[in-house]
Amino acid sequence: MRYAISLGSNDKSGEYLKKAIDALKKSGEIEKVSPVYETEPFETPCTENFLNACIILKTGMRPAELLDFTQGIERSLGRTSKGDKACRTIDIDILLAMDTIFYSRNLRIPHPELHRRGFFLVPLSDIAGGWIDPLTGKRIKELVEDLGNTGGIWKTGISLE
Ligand code: PH2
Ligand code: MG
Ligand code: MG
Repeated sequence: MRYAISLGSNDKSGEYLKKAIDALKKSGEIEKVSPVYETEPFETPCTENFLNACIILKTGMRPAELLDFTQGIERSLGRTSKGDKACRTIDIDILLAMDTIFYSRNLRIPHPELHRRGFFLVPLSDIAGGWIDPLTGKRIKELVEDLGNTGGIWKTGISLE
């Protein structure tokens, strides 16, 4: 299965994004890594800018297994108070699993906010602009065009590869 995954951090060095990618490599193959963007906080009480990036991961893990795995990585990288929207060292969110629609108590794929969040869609469009969101039937690059004002999103020079 191929997954599109978002990485977010309020640490501006990019070190936590790199550590998260190294840890995710243990679950399969990282096929693509987007540029890193600095983004303004969007619908969150955290007032610091974020770094955001996306990757494509190829793995045999099923959605629930992958969620367990990513939550373990978040804990090991010092993420506290899981599930709230405070500033954080690392947030790993599963955005898409090809054309699969998956609903459980603690995981929904596609991510329910995918179509609204520039900090998801702009980096994802760089590596998977042609992927189709199975809920709207639209390509990622079309969802980017449809975005309203989601705050500032700037490409940084940080490389994760
Ligand atoms: N994550 C959120 C809420 N708001 N804003 C930005 N810019 N980047 C994020 O990663 C982010 C956010 C919830 O996880
Ligand atoms: Mg999140
Ligand atoms: Mg999260």
